[in-house]
Amino acid sequence: MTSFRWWQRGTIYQVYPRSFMDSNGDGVGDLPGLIARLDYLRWLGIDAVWCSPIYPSPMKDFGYDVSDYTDVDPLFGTLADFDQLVAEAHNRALKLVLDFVPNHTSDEHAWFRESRSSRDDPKRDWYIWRDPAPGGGPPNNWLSCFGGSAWQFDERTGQYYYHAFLKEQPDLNWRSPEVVEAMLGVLRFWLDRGVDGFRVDVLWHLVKDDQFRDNPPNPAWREGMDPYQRVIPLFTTDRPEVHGIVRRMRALFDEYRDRVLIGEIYLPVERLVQYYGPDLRGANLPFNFQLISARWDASHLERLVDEYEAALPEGAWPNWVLGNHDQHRIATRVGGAQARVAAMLLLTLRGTPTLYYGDEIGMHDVAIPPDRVHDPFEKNVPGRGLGRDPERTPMQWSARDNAGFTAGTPWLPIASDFTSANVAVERGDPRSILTLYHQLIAMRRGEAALEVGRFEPVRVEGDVLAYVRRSRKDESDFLVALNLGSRPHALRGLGNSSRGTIALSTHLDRVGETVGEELALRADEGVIVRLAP
Ligand code: ISL
Repeated sequence: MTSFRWWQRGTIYQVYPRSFMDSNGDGVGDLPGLIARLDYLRWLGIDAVWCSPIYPSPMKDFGYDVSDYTDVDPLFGTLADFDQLVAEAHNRALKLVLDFVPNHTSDEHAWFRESRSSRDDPKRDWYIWRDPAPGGGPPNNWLSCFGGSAWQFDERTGQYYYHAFLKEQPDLNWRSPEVVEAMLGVLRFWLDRGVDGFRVDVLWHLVKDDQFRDNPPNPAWREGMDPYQRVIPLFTTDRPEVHGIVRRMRALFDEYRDRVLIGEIYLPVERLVQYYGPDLRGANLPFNFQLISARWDASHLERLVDEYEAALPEGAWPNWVLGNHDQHRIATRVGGAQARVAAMLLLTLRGTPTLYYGDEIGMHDVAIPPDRVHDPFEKNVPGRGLGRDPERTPMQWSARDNAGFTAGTPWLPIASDFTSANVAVERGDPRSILTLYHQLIAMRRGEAALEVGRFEPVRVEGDVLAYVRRSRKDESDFLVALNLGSRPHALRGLGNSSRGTIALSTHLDRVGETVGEELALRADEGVIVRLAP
């Protein structure tokens, strides 16, 4: 048991710092605010906080456009606040994971200012510059994830630079050894300050084709779809050379004790698992986003779990993510009743769970009036539901003004149901989704089978997904049965795989109820059964 690392046993909680807690009334969350809420996170029972970017930034992409990698944006606080955050987190046995944004800088970063100053500048090749196509226009058909061409013409030097995201986010050239060294230096800076690991932004984007070949058209693309998907990003993402870079990052992490390297990677499972690296010398946790795109259907989920388990290389540790700051919230995707079932799924699957702030209180997407849209994705490609503001609204702490998030005007609107859906109210409610999360996390921590045990699919019966988590030793084993449908269903004939007592229900009742050969599930109910020895 002791051979498992904290990032294998523990639960990761993502904080989007702009929206977590504002301490100074400017309407934007900050580091002192986060520090003030660490006791809540400790109570919740999570093990690690992953904090989205806090670095100086013009905030064109809300911190994912970094203009200085080794400082804190004044909006969020100071380096001294950051050091205090590390200390206060560690005092509470919480790990702190930062966001590393290596694919691109802000166009206001000193490196890019230099690079764009002249074709002969020593930092010219720190970014990706190309001549116009022979007849004029962009060098090839590469597209930006946020709409339009990925190439931006720069008048001064008569060349285009590549940006996978906004034109204010020029891509670094990771084929330059100097870039690699500079960026590893950035990681060292924070690791030396006590950071317990990094979530690496768009890890699969880092290297682009050295021949700049056109991406092939996507035959599945239809009018009205995300314009980025018009072509298949064959030559712009997931290039074989990226793995050498992941390996370099990991080697650096391994110079320190017990740090975690998490990769943000949106790829089909067989490509995703390559990021564990040969001999597992790559990312510790290539984020597994399958639950985010999944159809909420028992047989579909069963297949997806099976495929993932089967694809994992020997010794690779699995992980599951239910939501993040780029995706519609789980409660909006599957509805409030199923959000509880989703919580039970996330916290009972084999592998490290990552949860997104506010999902534990059942936060849903908030409709953003046109005049309050902030997200550049929504501004560039409006009206298609691609904007990310709805899932980034302020955390709901209490029924007080602005949900206790700020004494000023919040940067995004607050959900209208905040007077009932908030931490203060739900902590006192024995049937709330927050209570469910609290109990799920506590139960997982206390039970070897749930934390690190084997996963055995049982079978799908109608809308019910069921599996057993088995410990290696003589600790308890558990049956997890999740009714993904809105009709009651009785599972029968599981034999010894259902005999036991109910340890937890998503409805937060029935605890201690005896289960024999039949397990009756109500609509939208998930249960965990402690199996009889
Ligand atoms: O936009 C997408 C595809 O069209 C997404 O899959 C995108 O690649 C993914 O959301 C990447 O997200 C990360 O990098 C972005 C930033 O805006 C996001 O917030 C961040 O999570 C650029 O840094």
